[in-house]
Amino acid sequence: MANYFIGDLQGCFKGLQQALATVEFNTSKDTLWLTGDLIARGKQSLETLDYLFSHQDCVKTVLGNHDLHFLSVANKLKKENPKDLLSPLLNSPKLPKYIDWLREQPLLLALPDNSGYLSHAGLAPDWQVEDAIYWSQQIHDILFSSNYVDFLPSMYGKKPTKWDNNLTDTDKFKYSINAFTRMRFCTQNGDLEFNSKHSPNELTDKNLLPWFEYDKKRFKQNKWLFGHWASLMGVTNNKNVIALDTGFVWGQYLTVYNLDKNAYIQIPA
Ligand SMILES: [Mn+2]
Repeated sequence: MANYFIGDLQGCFKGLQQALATVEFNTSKDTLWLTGDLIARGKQSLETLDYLFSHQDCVKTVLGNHDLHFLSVANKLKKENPKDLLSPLLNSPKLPKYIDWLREQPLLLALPDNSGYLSHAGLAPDWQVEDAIYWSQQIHDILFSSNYVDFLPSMYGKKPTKWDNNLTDTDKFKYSINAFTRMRFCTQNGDLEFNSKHSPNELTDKNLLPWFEYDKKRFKQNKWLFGHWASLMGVTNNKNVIALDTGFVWGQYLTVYNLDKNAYIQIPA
């Protein structure tokens, strides 16, 4: 009955297989939790979804920016980026069922022991956990609806960068998706910033801080597990803020976190 959390797979099916073999994952007893960005950039996005779809009873995942963008590409709203290596998946007869499975997945999951939450990027600067729960549900309802394709174009763009209860619904959705799936740094004032991808150690702009350094008391009672930010290499300097994307697709390693034992396992690429 173990719960294993794995960072961004990005189509690295061999890495996933290696990780599951290493922990002797039991599909009838254990649960695999994923930080999103299941596909794109790695060579085996189709094989990854084949596995996750056929084992969906023991798989829980949030959506990442690559997964959401894939919905746009699959619906021909955006052009395929050759770097994403998604052609086998896009040309597969299984595409419609994988689109539907992906859009059923949430942006936020509560941890099984109620110790906190999991999202792809993080918790928006001026939000409390309750706000994240509310907006993840709103977006989930839209993605799950039959006219979800109409919504997809509105999720692109960096603005608004700051939450405000007076924003239009469209802007609230865009901000929410950016916070859940794309955010890394924000300003001291709580504006989302999307230009920097490096680690906080390499930061030259003293006005920026990682989202999890903003209003840190939010993570005193709640753990936050996330992916998306490979250059952190798992370092947040906060035991309750757990970064699981350790750049497997870029030749680093896959991190497997055993929640029940609070133990980490590294699978080198
Ligand atoms: Mn990502």
